[in-house]
Amino acid sequence: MILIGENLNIMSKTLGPAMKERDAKPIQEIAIAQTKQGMDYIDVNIGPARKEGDKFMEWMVKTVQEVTDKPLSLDTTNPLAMEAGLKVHKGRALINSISLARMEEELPLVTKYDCDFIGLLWGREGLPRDANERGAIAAELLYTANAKDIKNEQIWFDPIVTPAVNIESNHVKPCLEFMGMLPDLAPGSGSAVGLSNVSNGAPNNLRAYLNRTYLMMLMKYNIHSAIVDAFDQELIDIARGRKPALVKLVHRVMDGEVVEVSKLNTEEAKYAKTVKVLLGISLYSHSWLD
Ligand code: THG
Repeated sequence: MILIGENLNIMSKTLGPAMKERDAKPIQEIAIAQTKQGMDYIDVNIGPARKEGDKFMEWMVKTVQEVTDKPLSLDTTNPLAMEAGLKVHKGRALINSISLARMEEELPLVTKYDCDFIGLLWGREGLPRDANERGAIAAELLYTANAKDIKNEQIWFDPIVTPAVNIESNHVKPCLEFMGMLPDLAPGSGSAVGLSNVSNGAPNNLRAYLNRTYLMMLMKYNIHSAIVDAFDQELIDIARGRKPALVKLVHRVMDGEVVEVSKLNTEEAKYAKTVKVLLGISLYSHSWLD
């Protein structure tokens, strides 16, 4: 699995200000630390960057690539900032992301700079409601990209993970269902998720359980890449195949097997409970692990 470190983020309480003030040191420290954690890519999230986004992204790419050999995932909705980053990026960057609304403008960048891109399944009417709507958006992105000689392998489809604490509209299942449809829909293509989205709004000490459990659930569908917290060592161990028994347990619960909680250890029981919460079998509450 390809791991993309999420920690260089304009939303971060400490790094956001450093990014805005062009304070290189803390940014480079986080880039180095994420590299040491074994991240394959480092996400550089500058947000919409409406004001001088091009200069901002150019500075970020240069600043980060000064201290790491890892390729970067350029995370912005500003097409000018995207191209400015691609222009100075050494090696093969990842465009994060292209959606239907910006594809005519941004797909040419994929060809011009020979890179891969995350195809964000955001529809013309906003967030898709189910797996089929995701499929329809994916088909349109794929068709348009293929017509521009972009190969399936260059597209990493992102079903858009939303917070599990939002009981009104939980997209955990439709995202999984879409992942199951993807090999037929776009053979050879990749996939990507912003994993930490799933735990947004949950208490800090419990977020990792939601993130790790959802990753194991996505692994059932051979998830190709994930944007993750580079400092969650347990999560990295899971992604790197070092927790096969735990992953197997999660998949058994997903298959509806009756798992005797009394036969599980404390950690295993937590993950088994979290699967049920994510699937909506148990109702979410901030104390679901108790
Ligand atoms: N898909 C794609 N790109 C994405 C996302 C996605 N990029 C952004 C986001 N979603 C993935 N990255 C993050 C980064 C941080 C957090 C969540 C997702 C996060 N941070 C903590 C918080 O906000 O509470 C801590 C912030 C801090 O350091 O202060 O949750 O879905 N293609």
